Parts: sequence; structure tokens; C-alpha cells
Amino acid sequence: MSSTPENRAPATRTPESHAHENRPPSPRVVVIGAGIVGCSLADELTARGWTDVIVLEQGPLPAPGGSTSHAPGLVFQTSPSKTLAEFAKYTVEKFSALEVDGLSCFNQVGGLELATTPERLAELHRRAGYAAAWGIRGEVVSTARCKELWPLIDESVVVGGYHTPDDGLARALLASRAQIERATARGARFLDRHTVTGIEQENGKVTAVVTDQGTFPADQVVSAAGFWGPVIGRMAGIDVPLQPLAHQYAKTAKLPDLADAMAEASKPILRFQDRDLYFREHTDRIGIGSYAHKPLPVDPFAVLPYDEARAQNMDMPSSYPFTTEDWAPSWDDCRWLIPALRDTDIEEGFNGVFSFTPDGMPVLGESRQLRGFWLAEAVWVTHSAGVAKAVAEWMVDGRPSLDLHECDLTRFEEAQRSPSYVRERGSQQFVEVYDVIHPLQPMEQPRPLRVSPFYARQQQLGAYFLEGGGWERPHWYEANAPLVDALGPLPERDAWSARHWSPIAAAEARATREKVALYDMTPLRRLEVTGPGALDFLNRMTTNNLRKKPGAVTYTLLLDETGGVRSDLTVARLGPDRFQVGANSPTDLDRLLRHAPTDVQVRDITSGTCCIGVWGPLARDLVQPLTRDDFSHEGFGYFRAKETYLGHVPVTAMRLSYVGELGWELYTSADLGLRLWDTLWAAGQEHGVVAAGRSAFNSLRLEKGYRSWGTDMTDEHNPFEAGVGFAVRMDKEDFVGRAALESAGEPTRRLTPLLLDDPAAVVLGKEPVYVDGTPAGYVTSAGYGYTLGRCVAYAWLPVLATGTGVHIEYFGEKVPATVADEPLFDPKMTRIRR
Ligand code: FAD
Ligand code: THG
Repeated sequence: MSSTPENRAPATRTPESHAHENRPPSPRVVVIGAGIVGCSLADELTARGWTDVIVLEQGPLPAPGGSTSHAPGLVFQTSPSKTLAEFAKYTVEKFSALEVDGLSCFNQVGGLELATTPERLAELHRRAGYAAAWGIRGEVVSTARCKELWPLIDESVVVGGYHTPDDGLARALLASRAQIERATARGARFLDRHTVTGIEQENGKVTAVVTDQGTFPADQVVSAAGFWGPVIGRMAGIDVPLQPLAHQYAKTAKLPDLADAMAEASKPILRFQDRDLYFREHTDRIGIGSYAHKPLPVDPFAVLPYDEARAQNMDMPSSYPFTTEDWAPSWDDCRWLIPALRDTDIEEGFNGVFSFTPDGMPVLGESRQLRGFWLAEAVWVTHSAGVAKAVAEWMVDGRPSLDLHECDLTRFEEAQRSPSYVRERGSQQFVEVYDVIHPLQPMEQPRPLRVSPFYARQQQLGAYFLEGGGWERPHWYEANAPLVDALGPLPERDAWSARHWSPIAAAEARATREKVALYDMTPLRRLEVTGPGALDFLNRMTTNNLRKKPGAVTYTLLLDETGGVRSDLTVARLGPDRFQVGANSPTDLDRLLRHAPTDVQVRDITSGTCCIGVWGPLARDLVQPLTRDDFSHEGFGYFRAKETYLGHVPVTAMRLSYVGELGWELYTSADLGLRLWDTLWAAGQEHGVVAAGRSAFNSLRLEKGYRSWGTDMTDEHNPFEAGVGFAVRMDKEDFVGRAALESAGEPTRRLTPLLLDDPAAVVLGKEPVYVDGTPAGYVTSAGYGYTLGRCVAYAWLPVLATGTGVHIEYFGEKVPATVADEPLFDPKMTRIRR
């Protein structure tokens, strides 16, 4: 594997590349790292006609010494994340069809997860629900069935299991080889013993990759360097938010009970999450991985290079000596579950390193600061082929066919990118990897990280804080507890849905519908877009007509080129060339910055400003006395904005309401935030004002049918399917995604509002929905509608008539629900437009 770096040989023509005759010639691509991700990516890129691909690898092929080189290869597909599940499904499908010398790259032994507690068994039911929602075969099974599948377990400690027949073992190195061979046949070149030492750039674009063997010019560079990501990132001037951690893996001595084993493995891969353990067979031995030990962070900058590691008698740069003291408690747990282990010991073990991110998801995408520089990191073998396909689509076609927002490298807030945050959160992800995590469970540390200016008041009111995007967010206020008595009886909740919930939320929702409430909207992302080209720019980037006089607020959509919903925004025209945009994730900012012409400035003003939503039928009575401006319906219309003063506080007021009541979002600078809160609080006393939290907020917005981007809709959906077609003006000038929408046919699926039939039933989101007894879709978001007296669930389903009965599976129970008409609450808008 030698090379003449400076003059890249022209890519070999292969039959497949002829198929792409009409495409522009392949750009010069360099992939850094030949682990499973780099190899899969080379395969996926060359399959799409990008054949001028060089993969640079510091170690020796075929086992260059990264995490892949010793991964035991367990592939469990089930995940709460639909995106991760899709990645894993593709990996299984692809590796099952790949062979080297007649040996398949996937050994479909199935998967088994065991429960030794009722809590875990409930979790396994939920996992079976995710599986049904995302189209994976899996079922909760009896203890007896667990024993049948894994005869070595002590069934007396097991209360049940979750069996997934299509999971199994990826032969990761074999799959690397198979993909190297295919990619090489299409023209890719794999150069091992080439250590990348630098990334060259010009005018914000990547131009070349420097190695100890020479420089490789490149138009596109992908860092698939696994846990070395931060090292390569630094060469490119980019933070890569991942933390390498070591994780223990050991193999037992030969087990007499397995003496007859012929195959490498025949029993399902096994998980014992109650003790943070997993198991697989290695013919007549058992391999055991543990997440039970303390986090063992590794500094990626201090990892020894390959050869030196060898010299020091370390197998690979990514494997560290086994720490016996960390293993001891796990070994007791292993012997408890599998009595056959009591007469044996482990024969070998190591602490292997791989990547953890602050939220446990991969880091994918192109850097805006350095165009042409991509990351494909923090990826498990399980997700590797799916990730590679998505990244290849993204590079070649301009967008992936899957929703990747949970994996987008731009998803982190600035405060979530500090090295200490990444280390602390990454370590916590390690600790929690098998924990039962409630969908609302907040991170524990570092907190508080971001607080609004009203934080002190919220604490005084007994706020129950959860965390989102680093923000402390009140979910309800204990101060409102006395209001609960007036509500009348509320349905009992099961233990799971009662977590991070309080009947106080119902009282706050009632107060919002009947009187007036203050909501802390500070975490709502705010962008300022200014400059002579701002109007044209925003009008081209989004779907609604923004050519309105200053003072107008417009609900509009950011689409991608294929018409998928990238975000929904409110755009307030505050001056001829000055706009305030209410947005969703940091990715929105990134997208606008990427496309902004030189005469437009885009700035995130979230930090340094704050927002209070004042909503309810008495909102006008509360606000009007504080200002000389006219806040009447005629003087301050719905979806209008005004810059004014409330008492001493300069505010930007916008008349809109995500909770579906009369009222305003009131923005001011952070320094004046507390004063604004106190002003509104004092003025509200005579109207019975309450502070209300996100729990009520979510209930109210669901009753109103307002979508939450990222949960209810993503770029996998077009606006018509998602029920936000009203924000698309096909008759205005051209905008991103317009052409694609023109050829979009009648929707065949729809974001469908469901009402649960039983007033006492609740679901929480991500549950499968059955139509005529078969899984037909999944719940996006759900919440109890306190005004309606029913749980509201939105779900992606085939187009169904209003009144159709369906079933939502919750903890293995089939809960009846009915397709409803939108909006469920106040369809005539009498509460808002008055
Ligand atoms: P790697 O395989 O680490 O590849 C990155 C490559 O980049 C390396 O070969 C490295 O040499 C190269 N590189 C780095 N820097 C440079 C440079 N400067 N120049 C040139 N080349 C460079 N995942 C599962 O799905 N299931 C499991 O059961 C599982 N078990 C695991 C058990 C253990 C003990 C460990 C350690 C990991 C396990 N994983 C498992 C995780 C999985 O192994 C990794 O997530 C995956 O292999 C990462 O693949 P990768 O290609 O991103 O990284
Ligand atoms: N406030 C502001 N900006 C935001 C949100 C917000 N941006 C992100 C996100 N939330 C956007 N989501 C919505 C969803 C619905 C509405 C507003 C923002 C809404 N819709 C009305 C309806 O559908 O009837 C009005 C639509 C219209 O008249 O065009 O109010 O909470 N600032």
C-alpha cells in the first residue's frame, strides 16, 4: 500500500461509476481513519459515483488499532431514537449481505435483554414499543423462554426478557475488509501507516490533508477518526464534542458447559442492564463487557501511536491494561446470573476505548467554519453502515434521506461545547448507558448551567426545574399547589407517567385558560437578522410571504431542497431591514449563517435577552395599564409586533401564543428581565396571575395542535403531511424547497391528532400505533389535555378518516384512541382573536 501523494491517480472506472455518467466528476475526497466508519463511508461514497476517494489510516490494515479492531460487535437495534434504530437496521441489512470468503459479516443470533426487576421489565415493554414503532421485530418473553434461549442463566433471578430475533453480531473487521474490497474495486485507495498531522485550508475551505508521508489535496475531507476526533478537529480548528472513555471487556476460560460449541456463537447476544453488563459467546468461552465501573476518561491527545504502543506491550492504541479492581463487582454479578461462571475465571481482559458525546448521539455533518470538512464520529459498530450511508447521501446529494437532527454537529449550544462539559456529560453518558431513563429525566450535572433572569423568583415560587439545552426550565411551581383543590378529581397516573409530573400542571393550565399566567420563554431561540438584503434573504429561505410592513409577525417554514421541514419560525419585521426570528435548534442559526449573503447579518441574541409569555383571557387587562401604547385588539392585532415600554422596561411585544390564548410574548434585555417579571407580577395580582411551567405549556399547545419541530415533524416530512401547509405560499417568489413541493403528490401519511378514548389513559410519546391490529405508525408527542379532559397524542399514520379507531401500545397494553379533527380546541380562534 504505497502512494505518490501529490499526484493522485485518476480513479479507476468501474461498471458502477458508468451508471453515474451524467454526474459531475468526483470531487477529491480524503477520509481520515479506516475503522468501520471510514471503511463503510468509502464503500457508500464510491457506490454513489464519488470514486476519487483516499482513506488515510495511521495504523496497519486490516486491524489498524482503533475501537473497531477489538469491538465484540454486538448489534442491538432497538433504541428510543428512531434515527439510531434506522442506522442499526441498515447495518444489519448491509452486513448480512456482505461476505468474505464465504463468511457472512453478520451473525444473526438474535438479541436477548433480561429483567431482574419489575422496573426493568416495564422498560423492556417500552423498548418493545420502540421496536414496533420503528419496524424492528421484538417481543417481551417469559422467564422460561429466556432460559430456553440462554440455558446458562439462573432463571430464578430473571422476571422476563425482551427477544429480538434479527439482532446479532457484526463481524466488524470482516465488514471493514469487505467494504475496503468493494470500495477499492470502484477506485478508492486505502493507505495505511499514514498518520494525518495537519489539515490545510484556504478561504474557509479545506484544501488538503497533510500526513507524515506527504500531502493529499482534497475538496472534501471526512474525519472518521473515532475517538481521535478531537485531535483531528484541532488540526482543522474545530471543536469535536466527544469524550473517549475506556470500557472493560473480558473473556472467560473455556467453559465445560460450552465444550460442544461448534459455531463462534449461536445463542443471542445478551444484555443484563440491571448490572450494566453484556455477554456474547466466543465459541466455548464467554465474552463480557461492563459499564458498571467508574468512568475512565482518556485524553485523546495523549494516546500513544501504534508502533510505540506495540513496543510497550500494549496491543493497540485503543486498548489499555485491564484494571482488575474495577472488574471485581461485575464478576460477582456475572456469576450470580450465570452459575457456570462460578467455577471458572476470566482469562483475558482489556480496557477498550471508544467515544461518548454529551447526549450519547453521533456527531455528523459538515463544518460551517471549514467548508468541505466533515465529521462522522462517535459512532458504534451498530450504527456504522447507517451513518456511512447517511453521510454519503449528505455529501453527494446535499441531504441525507433520514432525519439527522439529533446527530447534527451543530446541535450543541455554545455552553455545551466546553471541554469540561464534554468530559462531564460524556462520562455521565457512560454511567447511564443502560439506565432506565425517563423521557423527561434531566441531566444532573452540570447544573444549573443557564438560567433566565427570573431564576430567583422561580425558586421563590418553588419551581420544579427540568433541564433542556442547558437551561433550567420550570415545569410547574409548588406555589400553585393550593389551586389543585379547586380542580376536582384528576385521573390517577401510573408510576411512569407520574414521574416529573404534578397535578399542579393541571391547575396552571386551567389558570391560563381562565385567567392569566406568566411563562418563562427565555430558552426560545431568538435570532436577529439585519441588513439591506435581510428581507430578500429570509423570503428566499422560508415558505411564507414576509413582504409585509414593519410590525408584522409571520409563521413560516425553513425547508430543505427536497421540501422537508427543517424548522418552523416566527419572523417579526421590526424595521425595514431588521427582523427578529423565533427559531428552534442551534442548527437553524447554522443554516441561516451558511446561506446568508454578505449584506445580511445573522446573530443569535438568545443569551443576553429574555422573554415572558403573558397569556390568558385577562392578559390584556394585565398589560394595558402598564403602557401608553394601544394594546386593544384593533390597536395591536394578532401576529403583530410593537416596540414599547412596560413601566420602566423597554420591550418588544409580539402578539402570538403557542398556548392558544390571548396575549403577548414580551422580550427585553437580560439586565431588565427581573424588573419585567416583577412589573408583570405586581400588575397581575388583582387578576389572579400565576407563574406557569412547561408541563402546562405542553398540554395547552397540544390542545391547540401547534407542532413541536424535531418531535412532531422533521425534514423527513413535507409541510402538507405535517399539517403546516398553511404557512406555504406557492404564489410568492421562489424559495428553498418550492420546486420539490410542486411535485409532491397528495399526502399518503399525515401527522394525525388522536384523542385517547379513556379519560384516565395517558401515553408519553414514541409509542407504536396500531390500525386494524398492525403497527401503522408512531406517536410523536403526547400530553394530557386538561381542558379537553383527554390525553392528546399526535402520530404519524396513513391518512385516516376522522373517527377512525386505533390502538396505542403503552407498556404492552393496547390503549384505544380515535382520530380527531384539528384543532381540538377553539377552532374558531375566538379566544385569541379578540
Ligand atoms: P475507530 O475504529 O477507532 O477508527 C478510527 C481510525 O482512525 C483508527 O483506526 C485510527 O487509527 C485512525 N486515526 C486516528 N487518528 C488518525 C490520524 N491522525 N491519522 C490517520 N489515522 C488516524 N460497538 C458496538 O456497536 N457494539 C459493541 O458490542 C461494541 N463493543 C465495544 C467494546 C469495546 C471494548 C470497545 C472499545 C468498543 C465497543 N464498541 C461497540 C464501540 C465501537 O467499537 C466503536 O464505536 C466503533 O468501532 C468506532 O468505529 P470508528 O470507525 O469510528 O473508529
Ligand atoms: N414563539 C416564537 N417563535 C417560535 C415559537 C414560539 N418559533 C419556534 C416555534 N415556537 C414555532 N412554532 C409555532 C407554532 C405555532 C404558532 C407559532 C409558533 C402559532 N400558530 C398559529 C396557528 O397555527 O394557528 C398562527 C399561524 C398563522 O397565523 O400563520 O401561533 O412559540 N416567537
